[in-house]
Amino acid sequence: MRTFARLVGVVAVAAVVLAAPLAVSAQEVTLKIVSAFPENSLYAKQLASWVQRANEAKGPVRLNYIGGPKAIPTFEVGNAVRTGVVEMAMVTGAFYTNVFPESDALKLTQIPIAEQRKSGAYDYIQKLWNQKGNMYYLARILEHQPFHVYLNKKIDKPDLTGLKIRVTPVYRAFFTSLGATVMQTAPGEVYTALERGVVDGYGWPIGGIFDANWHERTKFRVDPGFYDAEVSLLVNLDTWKKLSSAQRDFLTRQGMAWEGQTDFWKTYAQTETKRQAEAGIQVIRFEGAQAKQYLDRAYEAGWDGIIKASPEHGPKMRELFSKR
Ligand code: 173
Repeated sequence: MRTFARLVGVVAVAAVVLAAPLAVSAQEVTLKIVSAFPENSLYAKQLASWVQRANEAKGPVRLNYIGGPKAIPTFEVGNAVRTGVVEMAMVTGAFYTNVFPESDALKLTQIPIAEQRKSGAYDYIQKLWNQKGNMYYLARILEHQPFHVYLNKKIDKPDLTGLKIRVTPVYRAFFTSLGATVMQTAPGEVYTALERGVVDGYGWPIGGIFDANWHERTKFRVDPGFYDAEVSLLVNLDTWKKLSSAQRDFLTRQGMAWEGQTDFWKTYAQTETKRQAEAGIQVIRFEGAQAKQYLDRAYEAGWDGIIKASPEHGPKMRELFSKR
């Protein structure tokens, strides 16, 4: 009996000793994260700082920032998150319509993310991203950034006939409805397309055209801006489910800390508008009824595109994302 008790004791001690390193590694996990935007973009620079801050907090999750599209090409990032090639990404919906087409609808939100979280919109997004993308939607880190069309040829009415414009899925339906010929490129290829004269212009938010010197190749910006640019943090859903509640809480807190700073982009829109003027970029401004028509058409074309691709979820998203 005594010998048996001792044996049990030895086994128990051995089990504790052997299990100890495993227990430690389960408490701390390292997740790889990539940016779908080039490393010289402000978005990616902010990601690098966010990763650094999160790691300095010494929580139960460590983040390993792998880099930008050189690691995973822009339009492959969604699939990389879906399959778990990387555990996390900073990406926009337009870059992973190849995973599920509803991803591109986030550009059409007319209510801020803080309100989406209360209104049921976020819950709808979360469920859809889980089901269709095998993704956990952690946080939206970009909003308050309308898109614009930037041009090298002058137009005097909302008509892009005869112009070749660089797009992503964000702009495709709208620009096509205005008569443009469109060509899709990742952000990393915009400068070369402009330099070679392959395109007469491009779509992009109000901020960021200086990050890769596109301003050198840009003569006009068309106002008003339309939609609201979205960039978000995604986590592979299998990874998310395997995390402990402490690890999830930590990631959630880090994500919310960044999401809580989206008012920054309002100021950034102002400084970038000024900077464009100083760089000599002229504004082609539609006003009054023409501006209203232009914006109505943007949303009509945008929602038409989404609803055609997803008759099931498009209409519901429209209801949840539109201003009441
Ligand atoms: O590449 C793009 O023009 C694009 O779709 C996008 C989306 C969000 C932010 C910036 C650009």
